[in-house]
Amino acid sequence: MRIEIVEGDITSRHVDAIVNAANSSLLGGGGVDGAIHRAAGPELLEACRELRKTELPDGLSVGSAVATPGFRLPAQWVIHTVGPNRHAGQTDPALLASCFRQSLGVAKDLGARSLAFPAVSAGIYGWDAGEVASIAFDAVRRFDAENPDSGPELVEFVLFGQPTVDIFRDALEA
Ligand code: AR6
Repeated sequence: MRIEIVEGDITSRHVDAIVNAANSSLLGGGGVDGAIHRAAGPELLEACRELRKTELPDGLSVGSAVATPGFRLPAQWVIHTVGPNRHAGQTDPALLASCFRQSLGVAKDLGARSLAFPAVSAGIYGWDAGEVASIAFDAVRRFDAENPDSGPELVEFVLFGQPTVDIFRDALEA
């Protein structure tokens, strides 16, 4: 598995799947969630509403992941995950590790060979970007070790701004 760090807008990535830093309602929000819904078009909200009507009546729990089509995005799928919200007292790193692990598991089940993550929980949910980076790289490497012949061969981290890119690069080299 290759891990790459990219500066830019995750909605423009030509990968098999992109991960959305959603909230439990799955019905949209600000940050990367808002950008993904705008770029994917209204069909994405419809697909999320359908999930709420069927398999997820109580919403998606923190640390879990679920897929929808990508609709108007270059990516074929969106994998929605819900990071822990530090402002709501969700400070357990295992919850954030679970977001990365479960998203990789969903990608594997879809047969996605390339996957792009944003810095889940490092925005509105208030986590330190360096902590997110080290939890993310650890989770990705563990997943790769446990799934040597399957799962994505390319995992990108697509980040807004050079400061966050530098933080992720330092964590990757650590
Ligand atoms: N491409 C890549 N990264 C982005 C983009 C983009 N288009 N837009 C923002 N980021 P956030 P969270 C970065 O707040 O902390 C929503 O309302 C951003 O700079 O999007 O998990 C949801 O509905 C930051 O580094 O996600 C939830 O309610 C990172 O993505 C809540 O926010 C994550 O920031 C989730 O908060």
